[in-house]
Amino acid sequence: MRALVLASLVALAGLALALPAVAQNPAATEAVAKVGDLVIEAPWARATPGGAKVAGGYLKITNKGSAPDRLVGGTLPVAGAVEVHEMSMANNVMNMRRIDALEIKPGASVELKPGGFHLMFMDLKEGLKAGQTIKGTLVFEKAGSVAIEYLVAPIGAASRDGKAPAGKPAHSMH
Ligand SMILES: [Cu+2]
Repeated sequence: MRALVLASLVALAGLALALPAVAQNPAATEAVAKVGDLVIEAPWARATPGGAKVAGGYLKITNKGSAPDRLVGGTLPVAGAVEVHEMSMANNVMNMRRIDALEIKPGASVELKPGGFHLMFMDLKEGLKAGQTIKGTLVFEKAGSVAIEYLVAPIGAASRDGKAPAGKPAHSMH
């Protein structure tokens, strides 16, 4: 009986998420958005230290369609602009630059995460506080605009559930 109930719950909750992923990261179930053939999972942002004017946003995009699409930007009410950034290591120095678009190939997933591709919230009008949720949008070249909700993780968090990176200093901004 118990197994049957559990199976029903899994069937209800598990449209796209496999059970192991849910077990590892319960927060992931709270935020899945879809637009066209794209699935956006687990958007999160980092809380900002006092007075900071920029913050990083992270999420995973999967393209279930048969044609590529490109993330070109987004909106966030508390930010003057949302840019797509790429971070890379050159000569032991982390650099980041704005890119016009981030391609998501058909059948592929792209993860925006600390140390790699990310969204950059520019000209913040107010700070982001850990535990907050913030509504915004993403804009794709073909699929168009989609509403998403970011969970704000603590300052310097390395992931949506707020865990710090092992043995590495956190980059407070990105
Ligand atoms: Cu950046």
